[in-house]
Amino acid sequence: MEPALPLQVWGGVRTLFRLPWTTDTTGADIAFVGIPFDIATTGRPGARFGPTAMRSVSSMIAELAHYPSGFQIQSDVTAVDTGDMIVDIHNPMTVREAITTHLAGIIATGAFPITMGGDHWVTYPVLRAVAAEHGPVALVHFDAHTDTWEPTSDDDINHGSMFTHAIREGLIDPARSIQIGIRTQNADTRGVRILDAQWVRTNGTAAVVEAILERIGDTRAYLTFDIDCLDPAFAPGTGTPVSGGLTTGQAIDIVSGIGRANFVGMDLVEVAPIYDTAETTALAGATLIHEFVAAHFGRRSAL
Ligand SMILES: [Mn+2]
Repeated sequence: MEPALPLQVWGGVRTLFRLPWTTDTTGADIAFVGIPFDIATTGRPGARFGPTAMRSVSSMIAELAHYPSGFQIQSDVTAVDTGDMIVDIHNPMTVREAITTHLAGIIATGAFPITMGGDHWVTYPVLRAVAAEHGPVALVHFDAHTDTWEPTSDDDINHGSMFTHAIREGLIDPARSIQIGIRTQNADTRGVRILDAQWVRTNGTAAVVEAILERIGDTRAYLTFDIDCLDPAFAPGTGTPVSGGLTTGQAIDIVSGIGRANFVGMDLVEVAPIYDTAETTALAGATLIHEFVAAHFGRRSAL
């Protein structure tokens, strides 16, 4: 028998986790989609390159099964990489509707949407598609920033105000929502519970998991992870870094600990590889996506 050709983790076409690349999500359990849009950034741009960076580094993650569960993303679940959707940055006022329409098409096929940003504003039009299907969701929001500052207009394209829009539109239920890792000042929490970065350090990740699960209960939930929730030591490649954040290990413990909840979608945003070193940030981002999938779909299939 001929020996199998060795898998070159450094070579070949870099889809996310070496998954099949197709825009047809019919029959898929999970559809990954990149949204390479970053003009809502208030600080350093560059998150449009985030999906590409996470795909590239994810080939190393895909070489082995998930640790410690043994979950195999390529065979234990049907997942596809749909590539990067088209965003017409030269006509930015078209982008919000384009993202919502694109995600609605994916959700209509029954696939669980996992979006790679792009800056964090892309979560807002994604939530419009998610809420149209599921009603107001409990937002589980990892970030250094609340992103609930006051909008400057009804249509502002700003990665610091979109969750105010989402609350006012009824896309998310603030009474069931929670933010983790916050360390920037915003007088108005909009009714969302905050476990700031200091709370995480003081109480530990097991208490964070317990608090999140208590807050969201059985409500349909959406997980949004801004990579700047992590400390710049662990995620330097991002647009608006803030010192004093979580470690990658803390984030893995929390995301894997809450994965069994009733989530209906997830995104990971704000990876900007231009400012990254040694692919640290992209690796953290792709790893957190992998951890979520293993926790959510691995445990479900084991039941
Ligand atoms: Mn942020």
